[in-house]
Amino acid sequence: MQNGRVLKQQNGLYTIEDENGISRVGNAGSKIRKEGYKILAGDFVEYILNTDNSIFINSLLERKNSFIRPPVANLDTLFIVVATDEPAPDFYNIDSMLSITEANNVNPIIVVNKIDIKSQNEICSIYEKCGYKVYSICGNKEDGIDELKNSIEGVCAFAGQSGVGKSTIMNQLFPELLLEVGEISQRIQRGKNTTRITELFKINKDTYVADTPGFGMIDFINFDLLTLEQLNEKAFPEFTPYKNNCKFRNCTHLKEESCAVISAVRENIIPASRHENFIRLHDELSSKNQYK
Ligand SMILES: Nc1nc2c(ncn2[C@@H]2O[C@H](COP(=O)(O)OP(=O)(O)OP(=O)(O)O)[C@@H](O)[C@H]2O)c(=O)[nH]1
Ligand SMILES: [Zn+2]
Repeated sequence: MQNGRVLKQQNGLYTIEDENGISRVGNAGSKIRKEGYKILAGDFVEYILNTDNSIFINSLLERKNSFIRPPVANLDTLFIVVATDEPAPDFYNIDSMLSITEANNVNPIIVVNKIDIKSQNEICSIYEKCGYKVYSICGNKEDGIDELKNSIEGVCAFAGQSGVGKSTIMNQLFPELLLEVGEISQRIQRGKNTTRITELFKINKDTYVADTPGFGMIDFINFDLLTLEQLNEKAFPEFTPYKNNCKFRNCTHLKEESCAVISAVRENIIPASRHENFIRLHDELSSKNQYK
């Protein structure tokens, strides 16, 4: 029995890379299908190598996380792309994505794009204050691209609103993917119902990029990518140093007068938009729990 990483799944056939970097195609046993697990790009599997060099997947190994859009497992880094303008940043969307990464053990990196049309200072200051890594770039020039490229590690994906420049940046970072990225943009334009296959492209040893940008956040709440408990305990890490100083041990940090988190917001140590979006996510997740 051998272990390998799934790079692609298409029509029930899986492309698996072994520990020496050799890729082979094969299928999965009925046991896995009966268990109802969908094997995703990024999954680690245990398989048998047949004499004809094809493979037969026996079991799916434990994953650290899995996502729906794009369908990938064991994601290490999510690049959250934000434009300074065109489209204007949607801070609720950014904070939702950041919360999901925190809840699912993914390292988030914020990429502020289109710095040629508007200053990046407001966005950078909000997220640097919270301790996040932020890169400012101009996607259609080479400025800042090298520094961003050096931060890429493990299994990565790109996310962000439509039009922020995800495909443009991926083309700059991985010119060798140009063709594939181009094809995907066309597939996106053809409509939402077209089946998209997510494939992990190998950039170098241990570094892969999911070729489908998007990481749609629209219905993340329906998929349990973030629970109320995770929101309170793992998301918004910049609240953590203040939480112990709240007057009440069971402080919700939503509106209590004696809340140390809220004091830090008033003193402009914690950005106000972050606290507003914490409340909004809290409300959304609480109302979801009521109907469960
Ligand atoms: N001014 C300016 N325009 C940019 C920059 N980066 C990308 N664009 C333009 O923004 C538009 C959208 O870029 P895309 O790369 O298609 O954006 P996307 O995020 O992949 O969009 P979707 O495929 O809809 O999700 C294109 O017209 C790009 O040329 C930039 O740094 N500055
Ligand atoms: Zn509090």
